[in-house]
Amino acid sequence: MIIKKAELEAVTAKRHQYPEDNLPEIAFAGRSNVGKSSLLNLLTGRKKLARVSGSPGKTRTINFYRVNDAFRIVDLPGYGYAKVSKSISETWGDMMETYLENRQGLIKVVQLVDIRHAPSKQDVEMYNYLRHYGLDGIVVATKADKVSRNETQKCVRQIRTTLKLSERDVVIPVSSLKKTGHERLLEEMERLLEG
Ligand SMILES: Nc1nc2c(ncn2[C@@H]2O[C@H](COP(=O)(O)OP(=O)(O)O)[C@@H](O)[C@H]2O)c(=O)[nH]1
Ligand SMILES: [Mg+2]
Repeated sequence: MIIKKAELEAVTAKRHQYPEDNLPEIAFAGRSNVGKSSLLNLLTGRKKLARVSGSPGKTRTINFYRVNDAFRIVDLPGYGYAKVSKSISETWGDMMETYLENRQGLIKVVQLVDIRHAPSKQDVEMYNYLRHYGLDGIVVATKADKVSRNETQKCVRQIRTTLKLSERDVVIPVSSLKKTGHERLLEEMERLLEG
């Protein structure tokens, strides 16, 4: 799949402000700082489409990117940033639930985890949540440049075990820094969109 056009269509925490047509959507979830914005920029070939931040935890909205006028990539708010207050994390939960439960066009949520570490408790919770909604099955292991080729397989196995993935679930190591792995992810996305 070639992404020719990508534009930010909506930034919102409120359901009534979601884009209204029923374009298919593929959403991306992961803890703050996992590399979600960097990945979206790599996928779309637009360096500054999504804001990359050195300080985690800023995004408190759902960001809708319209791609090729054919589907959307949806940037879900990051979780797991230690400094958020209880009330903010409740808002996060409400936002996620509202989106995941009601969104007609949503076909899949790609779960991002940092390749270097075993998925955290919150990563596991998030993935189980996706499983509950039947939106699981694709995991991206980010920052693949941080581990050697040798270690990559070991890390992927650890991710598979910790998230209790099945054989047909895919784990795709990606480096936004080195620009590797994204083509395989785009292929998976294309497959999903073709249904
Ligand atoms: N080494 C490396 N660093 C990355 C990669 N992707 C993101 N980062 C860094 O991780 C930090 C968080 O990235 P960002 O894309 O804003 O993460 P987000 O909070 O999940 O959207 C930034 O400092 C990025 O430069 C990657 O593939 N490799
Ligand atoms: Mg981000």
